[in-house]
This record gives sequence, structure tokens and C-alpha cells, in this order.
Amino acid sequence: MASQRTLSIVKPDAVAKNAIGEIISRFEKAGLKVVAAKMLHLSKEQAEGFYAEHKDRGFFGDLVGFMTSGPVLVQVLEGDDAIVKNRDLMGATNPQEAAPGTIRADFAQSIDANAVHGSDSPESAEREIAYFFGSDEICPR
Ligand code: IDP
Repeated sequence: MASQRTLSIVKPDAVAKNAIGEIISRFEKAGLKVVAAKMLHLSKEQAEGFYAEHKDRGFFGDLVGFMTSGPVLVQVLEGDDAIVKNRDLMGATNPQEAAPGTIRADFAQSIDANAVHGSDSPESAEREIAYFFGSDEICPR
């Protein structure tokens, strides 16, 4: 499988729990490399733009409110099959349905506060990486 890049966000609930390091450690142990990272406190506009595909869903307001409730760590992960590998490490959107040992099973509270984001397709990864990072902010390794 070719090397890919994916966008990962450690969401406000996991940052508040001081779990950034434990989460990054899971990526690294699975062979994913951090090639870009920044800490941000998203504005309402940034969160709305990032999640624009969900703008007509009933949970959109809550999602934007949650994502702007505290700082997040935004990262680009690189490695073989990075998009699927990251999604497998994350577990299901609803932590109650997430497999044991996944990040969401271990760190997430609820479907709203579910610890991490990860791009779900190559097209999303391209859009989401460009949403947060210029090419000069990514350091291939
Ligand atoms: P994903 O984060 O696993 O890719 P998406 O379906 O893209 O899941 O949804 C984006 C985010 O919106 C989820 O991570 C979750 O925080 C929130 N979300 C999704 N579905 C619901 C819901 O039914 N109620 C509340 N929040 C939801």
C-alpha cells in the first residue's frame, strides 16, 4: 500500500483530559508519522467551514459548539494506508460502539465528545489537510 497522508484532530475533550501524548503514541506505534502539527482554538467560522458537509444535520450546532469549546491539536499523519489505519485506531463514531482498545473506546465520553477526528477518504484528507496547513508547514520524513 502506498504512503498516504491523513488529517487527525485531537478534539477538545481529549486535550482537556491531557491525553494528547497517549493518543499520538498510538499513531506512532502503528507506524504513522506526525509530519505537521499545530495547537489551535478554532473559531466558530473555522469549525463551521471544516464540518460544512454536516451543516444541515440536527447536531451541527452542538458539533460546532463542542469543537470551539477548547483547544485542539491538528496533525497530518503519514504512512502506509494512513487513512484507514487512523480510522481503525480511532474506532466507531459512537464510543459505545467502538471496539475495545480503540482511541474512542478508551478516551471518548459520547458521540458529541468523541476524542478524535480522522479523514474518511483520500478526497477528504486532501481538503482537510489544505484547510489547516500550507505546503510549507508539512515536513515529510
Ligand atoms: P466521524 O468523526 O467518525 O468521521 P462523522 O459522521 O463525520 O463521524 O461526524 C462528524 C462528527 O459529528 C462526529 O465525530 C461526532 O462528533 C459528530 N456526530 C456525528 N453524528 C452525531 C450524532 O448523531 N449526534 C451528535 N453528534 C454527532
